[in-house]
Amino acid sequence: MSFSQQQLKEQVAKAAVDYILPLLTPESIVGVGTGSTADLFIDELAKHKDKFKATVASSERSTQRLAQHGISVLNLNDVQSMVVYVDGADEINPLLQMIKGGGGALTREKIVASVAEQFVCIVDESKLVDQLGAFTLPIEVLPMALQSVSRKMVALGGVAKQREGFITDNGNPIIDVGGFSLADARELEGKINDIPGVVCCGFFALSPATVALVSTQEGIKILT
Ligand code: ABF
Repeated sequence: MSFSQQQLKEQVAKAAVDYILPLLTPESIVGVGTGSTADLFIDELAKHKDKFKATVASSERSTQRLAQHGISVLNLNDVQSMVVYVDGADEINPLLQMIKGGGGALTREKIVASVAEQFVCIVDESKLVDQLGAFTLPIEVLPMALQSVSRKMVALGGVAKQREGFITDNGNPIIDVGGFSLADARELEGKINDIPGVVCCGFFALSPATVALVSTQEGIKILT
């Protein structure tokens, strides 16, 4: 019998809580990601809500779920340090570089992750890739820059498409860009970051995860 993707996500969510528990003190702030795997992590974290002080969430969706569990959610501006950030990914490579943003929360995810001492990425094995790029790269842009950024992405060799009917928590549209396949996305991430009008791109390569917990049919694998 093999585990379903849902069961693999449940297992990695539980493994993430086991992984971070030794890091937590009653003063700790935990950064919380967004997505179906992060949702399951929130549900597991709720069983230990007496072991840390509060959380910072990377989306309205996660804020609501944390609040439903009675977990305190702070504004990032009121937080000076964060012991760990836990989040899923759309793709992760052996360098622990990721594509994120399929759920549209990439900008807040990158900001919250940047404050944390460690980024713990939690994925099922379908997200593990040799090269990033089969998943289209999400880019959040300011509305007035939709066309100008799209043209720049085409010039870089991509195929750009606005995500229909979608606006981020920050009030901006997203462009999904296909056509990139990269062993190491750092250079391209830097180039995209420099394009005027780009709020955030979904490559997390300049600052990859610290550790990845990967849920497989054979159990949880820890990649560092
Ligand atoms: C977030 O959730 C994202 O950046 C990524 O888009 C997504 C992964 O979703 P799921 O856990 O639902 O597969 O972390």
